[in-house]
Amino acid sequence: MEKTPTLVVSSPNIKYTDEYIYSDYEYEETLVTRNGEEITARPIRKTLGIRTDRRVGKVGVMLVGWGGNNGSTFTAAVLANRHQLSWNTKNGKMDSNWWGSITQASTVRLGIDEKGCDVHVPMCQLLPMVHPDDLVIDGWDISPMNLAESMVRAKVIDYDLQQKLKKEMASMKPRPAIYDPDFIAANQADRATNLIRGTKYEQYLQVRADIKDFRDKNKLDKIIVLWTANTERFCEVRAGVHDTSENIERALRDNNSEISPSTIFALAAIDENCIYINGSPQNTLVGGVVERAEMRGVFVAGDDFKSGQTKLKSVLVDFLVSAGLKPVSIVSYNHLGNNDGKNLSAPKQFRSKEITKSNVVDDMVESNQVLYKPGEKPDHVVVIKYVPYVGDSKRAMDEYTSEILLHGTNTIVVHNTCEDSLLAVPLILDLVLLADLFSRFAFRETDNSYVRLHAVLSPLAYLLKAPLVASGAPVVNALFKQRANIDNLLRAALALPPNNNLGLEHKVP
Ligand code: NAI
Ligand code: DG6
Repeated sequence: MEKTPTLVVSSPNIKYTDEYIYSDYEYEETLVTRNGEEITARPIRKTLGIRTDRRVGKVGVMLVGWGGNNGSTFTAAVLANRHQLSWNTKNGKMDSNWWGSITQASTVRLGIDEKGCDVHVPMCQLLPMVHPDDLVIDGWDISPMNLAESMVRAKVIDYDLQQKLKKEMASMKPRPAIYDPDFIAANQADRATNLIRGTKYEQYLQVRADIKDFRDKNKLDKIIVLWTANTERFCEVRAGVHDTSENIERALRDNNSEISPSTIFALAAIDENCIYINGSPQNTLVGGVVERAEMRGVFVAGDDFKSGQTKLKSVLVDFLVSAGLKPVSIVSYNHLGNNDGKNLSAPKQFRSKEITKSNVVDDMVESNQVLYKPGEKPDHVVVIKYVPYVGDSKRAMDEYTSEILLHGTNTIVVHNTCEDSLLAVPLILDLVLLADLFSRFAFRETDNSYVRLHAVLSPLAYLLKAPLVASGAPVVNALFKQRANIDNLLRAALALPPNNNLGLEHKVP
């Protein structure tokens, strides 16, 4: 892919130096107060300085679960794009692309031209971002297969492209990983032969050593560790174990059975100053892990990639509720036949996924007190079945029933073929690139010193089913609100106002 030039903003509110972009930004909100029946809305405004570090540096990604369908497909996609590969299929010659990635394949409305027409630019052109071709990839897996073998096992990449990638991917071998049969399904045991042995603390030390090794060998400036390994059962969050950084450290050293492999990876990553992203549903990022991240000045994000069925749900329910229609029943069935589906066929692992898939409409429902009484929610059921034959080609069938005018009903039925890894991999790329960019942002009010974003990177919510937010902050699931949040954050860093969609140029004579 051609490397895109970075955009330049011309404004008295922006200053470019070799190292930073400084933006003077007017943040505007509306403060609402209630006094009995009376509601008062008051515009408020805050002047902020936003600083973006322009030094992208050399960035590495370490995938936990590198040899899985997502891990091998991500690696194949990076290499295919880097080498600009083309391959033959029964439908003709295909070229590499990054479709499905908002940073690479979507645009942001920048403004209007002299004729008042909208001008859009690729998101990756707004601010300095890592180019996907420049990512260095490494990772861990409990399965010993090299990445070429994993790609074949996954059955995701077209055969001809596999042939072109095989040689390079055969040289990539996942590092041994942490296996605890208490956390993933028993049906995964036969692939678990590439293991870090020892106590939980020894495993943590080994993961840290792996990260150091990767950093040193590749002379990396930054490493992002991302969990795309099997879904674990939730750990039982216990006071005195998971609640503080100090307690979790003690529990780790005591080999406490409720410290999950993913939590060990997260702690090791944070202690190595690496951003940690959880692409699966389990509760890796317990209070003590978040506290550790805050103390170390490191970022974390999660949980669970939002790729197909849930992405559509977070659009559809937002549309229904904002149209004044009342969803009363949402039934989401899906079946898939990849190893993720096999793992999720076990009750405890299914339960983790059921939780992240079920809480995704709450904010939309709560936003409309005309339709819903306090605490009222639609019936919402999630079913997942393992059907090996369909492989990675997940089928999702949803029924949305809404009450409409004078208590009539409207039922929408959707059949969605969610090509699991081909939808998830662009999200992995965006999570890495945007997490890196957000880690280079800093904010200040008046002359105070700059502070970075909160350790929990909630602006990544667009990409995640159950967005983790700072304690006490509201969770936003509605997809276009999440997208507007990213766009407007990038615009703010460029001293540009949020897109307001007023278009008054065309409406006022
Ligand atoms: P997969 O089963 O093909 O890959 C997971 C890999 O993790 C396997 O190679 C397995 O050997 C490895 N693994 C298991 N435990 C490990 C550990 N403790 N350390 C290191 N490696 C370990 O699954 P897939 O399809 O790649 O999905 C990965 C994860 O992403 C799953 O948890 C899935 O629920 C989640 N996810 C996937 C989405 C998608 O659309 N593909 C969307 C949302 C989440
Ligand atoms: C079955 O639901 C398997 C899951 O891992 C999903 O494929 C994954 O979570 C994506 O879910 P969604 O709802 O975003 O399509």
